[in-house]
Amino acid sequence: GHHWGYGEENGPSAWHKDYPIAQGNRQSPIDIVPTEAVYDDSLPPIMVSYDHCTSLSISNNGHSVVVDFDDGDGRAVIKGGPLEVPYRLKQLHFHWGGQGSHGSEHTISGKTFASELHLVHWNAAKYKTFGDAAVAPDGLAVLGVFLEVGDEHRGLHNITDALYMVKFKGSFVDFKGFNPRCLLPSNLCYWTYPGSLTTPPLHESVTWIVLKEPIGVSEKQMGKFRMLLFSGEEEEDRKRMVNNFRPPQPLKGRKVRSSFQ
Ligand code: BO1
Ligand code: ZN
Repeated sequence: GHHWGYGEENGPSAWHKDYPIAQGNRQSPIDIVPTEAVYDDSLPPIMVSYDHCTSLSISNNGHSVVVDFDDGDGRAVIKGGPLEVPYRLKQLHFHWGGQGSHGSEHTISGKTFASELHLVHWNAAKYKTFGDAAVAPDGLAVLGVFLEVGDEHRGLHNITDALYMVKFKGSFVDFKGFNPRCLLPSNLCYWTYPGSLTTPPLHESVTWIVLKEPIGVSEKQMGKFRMLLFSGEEEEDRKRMVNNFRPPQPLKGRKVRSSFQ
């Protein structure tokens, strides 16, 4: 079939053919221009409550590497910031480039980063399932964290050391006892705006919370992400999983707010 992906034929510029919402009014990612963002002193700090977090598995879904979490009652949530209620952590995944400092989805005045971590949360106060939340305007909250090449990141080793086990699309292994709190920078200052999933189905259901402070990652660690494959074990031609990011989309009159001056 001609499924969506990041290639010449099926990449971001072709997604609108199967997913017309790609040209909608609140698409993500965006280029964040700090001087255009509005400081909102009524925005509370973002609260990350990941103490009772339970990671389950790590997998390669053919688009990214994903860590799934138990999203039952009383588990990991974020609250505060622009969010009216706590949102439960469902999964985390990354977007990255093939080399250098390309690979993030959001950009800051055109500046790109080597990778971007997405911690995907859903509004279980209002919706029964992740699937119901994923199509609702206030259904999801994604915390975005930039990865900047520099010193290696100790917390990220838990993930980069597991990547060889999920090299192929469709591979899936147990990944218990990982707490993603270790992937957050010390400063949780953020920009926030209303947006969408950055991959098909591109639902306009995401409150984006993008952290200002990046975390570090070594070139060696980035190299481990770039060893993953878009293709399955049985597939004839092997395609490296690189450049799995969507470029910035039109702002269309949206306001980006910042939690800091
Ligand atoms: S992202 O954070 O905007 N890049 C993003 C993009 C797509 C999804 C999640 C986050 N997709 C959804 C799938 C669901 C799946 C869910 C949780 O992720 O549409 O089928 O259950 O893994
Ligand atoms: Zn993502």
